Amino acid sequence: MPLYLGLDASTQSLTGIVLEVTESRREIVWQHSLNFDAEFPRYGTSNGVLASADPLVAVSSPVLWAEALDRFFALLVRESDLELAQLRAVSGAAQQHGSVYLTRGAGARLAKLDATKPLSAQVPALLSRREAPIWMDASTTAQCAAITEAVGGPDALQRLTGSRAFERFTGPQIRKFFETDPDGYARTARIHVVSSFLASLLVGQDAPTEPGDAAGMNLMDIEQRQWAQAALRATAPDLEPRLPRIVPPWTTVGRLASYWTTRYRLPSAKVIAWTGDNPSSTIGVGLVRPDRLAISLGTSDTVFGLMQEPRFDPSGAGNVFGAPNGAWMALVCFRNGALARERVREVFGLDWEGFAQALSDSSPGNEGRFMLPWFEEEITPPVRTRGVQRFGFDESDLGGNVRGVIEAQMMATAVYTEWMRQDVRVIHATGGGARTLEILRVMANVHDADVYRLNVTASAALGAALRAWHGDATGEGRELSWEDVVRNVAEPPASTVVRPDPEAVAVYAELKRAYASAISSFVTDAAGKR
Ligand code: XUL
Repeated sequence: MPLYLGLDASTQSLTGIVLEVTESRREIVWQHSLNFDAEFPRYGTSNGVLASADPLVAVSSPVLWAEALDRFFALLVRESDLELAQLRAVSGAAQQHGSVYLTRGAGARLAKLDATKPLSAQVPALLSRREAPIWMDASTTAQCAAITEAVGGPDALQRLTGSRAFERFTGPQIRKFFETDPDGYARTARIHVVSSFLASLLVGQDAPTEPGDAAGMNLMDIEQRQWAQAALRATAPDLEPRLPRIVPPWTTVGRLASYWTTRYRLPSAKVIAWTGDNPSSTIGVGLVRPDRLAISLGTSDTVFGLMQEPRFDPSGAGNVFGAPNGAWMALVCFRNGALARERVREVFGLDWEGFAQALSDSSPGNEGRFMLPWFEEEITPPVRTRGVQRFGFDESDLGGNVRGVIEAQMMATAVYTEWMRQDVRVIHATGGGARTLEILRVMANVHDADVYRLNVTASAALGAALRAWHGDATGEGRELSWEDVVRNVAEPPASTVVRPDPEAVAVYAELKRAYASAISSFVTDAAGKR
């Protein structure tokens, strides 16, 4: 039976899922995850990040990622018991925005990877920069300002590339590299995002990128899905020849190179363009229609949705990326997610059951009281000074605080995603916070939508396996709709539905207005001022 492999190189680990597909069935037949810190201690990473003297700098090692890829395939062959001759296609996802710098001659070296030597011994010679800046890096504020100004202001940059300038985005990182190490930049022949770098290792040549991950660079014209000349000029000289091509997301970018077919006796399976972890997750959580949203309640809370046309967040905090289906997706990220929920839970000495009980003991709307839960500086809306604001109650009020934090978070996910939505009636909820039913009740009532809970844990890897299948079919001229791709494997079970209660919906319609007007005096403008 045909097998499809999906990989996800996230910040902390490499995860792979093998999917078996038949006419009537699609099933995850093998899954494995390699944690970078635990499995590759010689790199000295902490949560996947290398130590750095500057707290704003966050870098990782492309050699580590390559070694993880090697180890993953070794384990797959040794431990999976699968008939790997049936492996038809591989695709992948990776943490977004990170960049890998290849030196002149790296293309020729990639074509001649030696199957008798591990990748970790061969990748260092490909690099013009030993370390890769990743999305947690916040050291490029000056470059963001310079790029924004050169392109004509924050709105112009947002309309051109789908996002304002963000420190973690690749363009500002490239500009910083050019400014601080011009010789290194001159030696660089190719700048990959993490996803196209790993795809290049698989196909043994420079792989292209696609509009999902390219949009995380502040360099791509979001409407045309081509490099945006004004953004390239604002970033660094002679940049375009250093960037990979942008191809449609279902493109076959090559086949497993002889390194893989010789070293692991794998078939020369197709490699479908890799993308970013967020675009990949849209498929992995079954989000294939624009009238739905996915909300992930994790370390940070994220909301994403598909769009038929690119639309832009007036607050400037949201991002527009290309979507795996060839259209667009919106992503909004809230920094005060699990952390804020846990702070409140811990202050009152509650476990999650006690937290849920406190929620159900208090009433929707919190009797008109509400909280702005900025335990940390916030991304959405942009708030640069942390500080929790309570309206109508104090720190000692258990019900007020528990309900206050959840209602504030859910109102934020509604108010700050209004710009992206087309009358959303269904939400796919995922992440640790989605395990608490009472939280999903608040979500359903604030959004006036049916909420379904997903059981998927590795949604980016699952999305990659499904994209491998879709890319294989498309490449052979077989039509496969996205609804078909996710059916019975990435869809939330119908039994998990939480429906909105009309009375509570009316209460929140009122409270959302009070919340939005209270917030306006705390939000920072694009120049960082209140
Ligand atoms: C998205 C972002 C993160 C990374 C994490 O803009 O920065 O979600 O993709 O892997």
